[in-house]
Amino acid sequence: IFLFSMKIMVLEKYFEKINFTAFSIHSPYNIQLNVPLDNEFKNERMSFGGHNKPENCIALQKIAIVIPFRNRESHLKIWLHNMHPFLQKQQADYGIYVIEQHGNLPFNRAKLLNIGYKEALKEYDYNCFIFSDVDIIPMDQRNLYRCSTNPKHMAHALDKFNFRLLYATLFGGVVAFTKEQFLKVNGFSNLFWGWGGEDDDLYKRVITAGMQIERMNNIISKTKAIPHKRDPGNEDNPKSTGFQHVATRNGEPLLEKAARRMYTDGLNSLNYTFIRVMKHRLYTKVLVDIGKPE
Ligand code: BGN
Repeated sequence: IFLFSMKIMVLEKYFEKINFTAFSIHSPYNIQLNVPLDNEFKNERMSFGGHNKPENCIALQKIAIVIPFRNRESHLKIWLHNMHPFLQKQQADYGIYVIEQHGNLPFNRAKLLNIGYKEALKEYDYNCFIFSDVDIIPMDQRNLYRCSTNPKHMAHALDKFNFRLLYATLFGGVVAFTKEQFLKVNGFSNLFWGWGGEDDDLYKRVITAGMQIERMNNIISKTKAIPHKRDPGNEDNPKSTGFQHVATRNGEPLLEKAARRMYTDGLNSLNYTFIRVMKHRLYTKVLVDIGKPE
């Protein structure tokens, strides 16, 4: 038994070695947080607007990464600096869309993400959408930024929560939907202004549409959330009884009626004014006027 277990140990060591040397995709990922302001990731093949596709193959998925945005230039720099090499090592065919909310009204993350979906489709035949906050960066190169057979939650093992899932139905930070999956839930609700709840609403839509959510294991999914204070203009949603911060409309808590509202509030009721699109080297920024809370 002793000799046998010694053999197993030697074999394990051997496999560990192969894993970490032969396939660079298995190596743990070092996130750089100190990015000089003028440092831009250089890849001559990359096209303007933050698009890239693999050189020697045709990727199955065409991925639009959509980031809701306002006043977070320093985070965006870090995100881009780390994520372009990350996505390119994963042989992704992708484009980066930063959707910026014009003005000082409360932030509406979910509506910006719906807009990103529509604006990205005007440019390319995307079939996978990864909706990501600007301050969340995966720590393991094996965390494939791809869509799956069900909507995928990709920010469940955050360093700031000790890499643990906060609650079973958490669906915030980063989620991945195929085009079909996103259409099936009619996108996000447009009615959540200020911080919180819009991701819980999306979770309810997914379940109501008869889908499940998927999560990869906690090790592969380890993720860094860049620490920061809450932004001005992103205060909690109006408070109502029972919950700490749940958006209400005419006194009615939105989250409770998520399932009933989903087919009338979302992509099919989306209304905004396009201001301009700016093609930067590492991303496409779309500035929009999203109106005001009803
Ligand atoms: C929850 C928020 C989510 C947020 C997570 C993690 C709400 C609705 C009231 C229950 N939900 O409390 O939006 O992603 O915390 O921070 O605010």
